[in-house]
Amino acid sequence: MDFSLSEEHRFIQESVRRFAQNEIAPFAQQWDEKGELPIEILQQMAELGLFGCLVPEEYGGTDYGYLAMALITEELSQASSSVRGAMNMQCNGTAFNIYKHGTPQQKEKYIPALVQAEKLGCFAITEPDVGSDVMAIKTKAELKDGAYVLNGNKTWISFATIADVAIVYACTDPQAKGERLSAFIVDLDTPGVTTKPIHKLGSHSFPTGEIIFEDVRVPKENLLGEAGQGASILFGSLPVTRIGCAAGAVGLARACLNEAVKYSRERKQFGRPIADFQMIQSTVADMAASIEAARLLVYRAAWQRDQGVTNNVLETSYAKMFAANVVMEAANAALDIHGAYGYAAEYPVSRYFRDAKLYQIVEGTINVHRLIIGQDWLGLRKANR
Ligand code: GRA
Repeated sequence: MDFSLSEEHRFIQESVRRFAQNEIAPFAQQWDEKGELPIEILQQMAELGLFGCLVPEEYGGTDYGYLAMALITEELSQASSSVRGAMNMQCNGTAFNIYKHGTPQQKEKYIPALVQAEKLGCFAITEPDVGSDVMAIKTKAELKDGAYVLNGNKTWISFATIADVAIVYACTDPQAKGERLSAFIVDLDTPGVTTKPIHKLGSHSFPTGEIIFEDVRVPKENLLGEAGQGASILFGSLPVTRIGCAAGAVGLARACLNEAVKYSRERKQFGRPIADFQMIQSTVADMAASIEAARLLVYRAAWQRDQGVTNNVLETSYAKMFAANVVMEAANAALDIHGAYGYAAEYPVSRYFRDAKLYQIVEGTINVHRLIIGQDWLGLRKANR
């Protein structure tokens, strides 16, 4: 067992920390207020090779691996939880999947463009009536005259309103069980595609929206993998975007802790800094220890994948569930420590608090992860298949 990061990992961590603290953190509050995600910041991330960390050089990637992806995401999220979402959109849920399942033509057409942020990506799973129960996806894809015709509505899709390309999961065989779904690479400028923004509690500089497909003709060549392989592609990639989310939760939790520490040292009550009071020390200790534990779970899940253990659904669920709860508790504690100032819009902790809730909802709610873990322990369904 070795808990130390390699020289390469430390280098990646330190460079992304510098970049995120200099180029993202100072502007995160203002981007949040305006609800904007400047394309320039995504281009800078692309130049640093961050979006290519799970694809090899031949497609413009850096192939840094999963632990590197987690380290990068954590650093980005400490600066802005919204901006870290781009890792899932450009890399983990799109380029990675196309690399894993795509034809040589699909790889050449889409991966370098996603990695370089020339095209913005997204993946579309959720629907108005389909959240946790993904196998019930209703969006239909019917093969007609050499093209798949897509009809249906996707909602809560990150990057929906700015993306050029989406991996869309749709039903190709309503009668089938495990083979009901297929995955498609859809250019979002295809006639029949419309998008609408959704206004949210937090993550304001991470656009989210609906995508509506009305008789959208997707060329047969844009089927990802085989027809009927959608569930296996989806469940094969969810662990990666989940590690991305869990790392994001750790980064945001760290931002909460840093602000709590800073404020506790500055704020004076009863004639001394509130850091002198044991209740503050106790809160900070709980935050620090639980963030450390969450980080170790995230690193372990990412490291396992780097070792070739890619069916680690159970360990990924431990990390995602735990980190999502830790960030919510950390945001709550940071707000408590700030008192009324924590409730003020101009203090970053109120943004952290709004952003933190996301992690208990996306990429499998905390209850989805509880059921994956609980059913595994109770012998009802094995998580690592
Ligand atoms: O065995 P079979 O033939 O019956 O079929 C199963 C198998 O083929 C089928 O899926 C396949 N499969 C797998 N293939 C490869 C299942 N697991 C794997 C695997 N690990 N690898 C169905 O499997 P099942 O077990 O019968 O599925 P289920 O019972 O329907 O699963 C329930 C469950 C709740 C676990 C699942 O539906 C689930 O995980 N739901 C959560 C949905 C979710 O995570 N949505 C995420 C939305 S995207 C998002 O949030 C974006 C956030 C962006 C950001 O902030 O970064």
